[in-house]
Amino acid sequence: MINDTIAAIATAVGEGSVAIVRVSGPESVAIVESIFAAKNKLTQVDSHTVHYGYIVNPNTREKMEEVLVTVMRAPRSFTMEDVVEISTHGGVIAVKRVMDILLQQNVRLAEPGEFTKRAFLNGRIDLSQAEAVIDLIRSKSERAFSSAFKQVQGNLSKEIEAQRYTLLETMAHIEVNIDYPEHDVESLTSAFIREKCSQVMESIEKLLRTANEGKILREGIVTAIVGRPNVGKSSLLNALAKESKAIVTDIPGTTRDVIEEFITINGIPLKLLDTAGIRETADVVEQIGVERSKSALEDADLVVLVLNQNEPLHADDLQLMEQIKSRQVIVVLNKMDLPRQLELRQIEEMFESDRIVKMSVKEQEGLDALEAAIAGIFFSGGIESNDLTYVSNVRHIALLKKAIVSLQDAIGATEEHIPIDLIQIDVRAAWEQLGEIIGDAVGDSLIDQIFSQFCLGK
Ligand SMILES: Nc1nc2c(ncn2[C@@H]2O[C@H](COP(=O)(O)OP(=O)(O)OP(=O)(O)O)[C@@H](O)[C@H]2O)c(=O)[nH]1
Ligand SMILES: [Mg+2]
Repeated sequence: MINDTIAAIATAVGEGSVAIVRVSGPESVAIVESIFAAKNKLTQVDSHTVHYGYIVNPNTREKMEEVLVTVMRAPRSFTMEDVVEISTHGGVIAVKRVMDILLQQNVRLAEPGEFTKRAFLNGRIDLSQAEAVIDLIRSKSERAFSSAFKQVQGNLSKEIEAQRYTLLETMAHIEVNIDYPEHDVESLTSAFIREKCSQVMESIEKLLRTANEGKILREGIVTAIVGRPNVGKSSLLNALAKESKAIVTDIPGTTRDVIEEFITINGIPLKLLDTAGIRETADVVEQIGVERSKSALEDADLVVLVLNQNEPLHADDLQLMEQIKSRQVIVVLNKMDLPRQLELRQIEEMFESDRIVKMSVKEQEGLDALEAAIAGIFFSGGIESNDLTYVSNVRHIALLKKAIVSLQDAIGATEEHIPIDLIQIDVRAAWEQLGEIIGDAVGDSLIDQIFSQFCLGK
């Protein structure tokens, strides 16, 4: 049972026109009433109404801040408790004044994510929906947002519930067979279990196929721009970012650090990394830069190798090409405005033609082709329809994989004529693993860990 009242600043800290302090819990209306001076008594107003007045010091009745107070009574609120939202002037001081007074009453400062946690514990949303709230807040592209938005609406939960229902049916069927063995022929039950488990497995596999795209939607495609010094890597980053973020000069070895920029291409989020040109160097600072380039290269989902086609292939180029050839690669042949000195044959042997893009970053030529090539790799059609349910959360992915193993075990067991009550154990395991996704029977420590990732006031 939750019986304390919590409060937190719900808006981002900084200058803005308004800021909101959110209060939730059984005493929230009465407590805010005790520090509020207005025409109406909050304890008597209708739910979902807004009231103008002042937050006052309850002892001296001194006016502290001019506010609008919104009352949302249980259960029609985000947390399903009585919620009061106090809109103050923006900036840091106004909200702090209101919070200070609140915390002198019988109110506790909320932990990060505690409002959402209450929404979960009170049954308004399930765990997968709650987790999607974080994704919603953190999303950096339209697509990531709409994917998270659908999950908050219960899209994934419904899919999981449906599969769990099928498993529950199967378990009931087996149970009857265990209790009244004379009513059934064992082979019939085995066939039934196999069919149902395969059906559920297929649906889970379909969900897992979206996992890669889901991860990309959430975190962005980590894209490392690599190549020898002076080929135009920083120029390319700037062109894609449409701002001059990285320093560009004609001096080889200009970039020393890894420079990050978040962009979207056709709604696909990309985390671009501009790196130091890779070469042997005696310069200590540049050496560190080259090391960083190499580790960025290791971690990237996509490698954009930039070559200067105004120069013949260099041994360093060949070495890089060899190193990345089994990865997702796009080769940019830059400086097309200058005469070609580069022999294409070796590159064409190593990389598919749709992975080779001719560009002149200086003349802003070929950017569209590069964007199309990137989009082509990660979204192999179909995504426009936007009706897929994406799984992007690592916890969910791990549980789905576990459930598949349990179902495989169950199916395998039916084929080996293992006693039916033992098969029941695997089916139940799959049912429980799916249940953990939506928060059925998960432990307190897991719940605490999940909600601690939230920001304060959410
Ligand atoms: N002609 C021509 N010059 C270009 C093009 N793209 C970049 N450059 C020039 O090439 C030089 C190097 O560009 P950068 O973007 O700094 O190259 P980089 O690969 O980041 O170099 P490092 O940071 O030293 O590794 C600059 O003088 C750019 O103006 C192009 O398409 N055509
Ligand atoms: Mg550079």
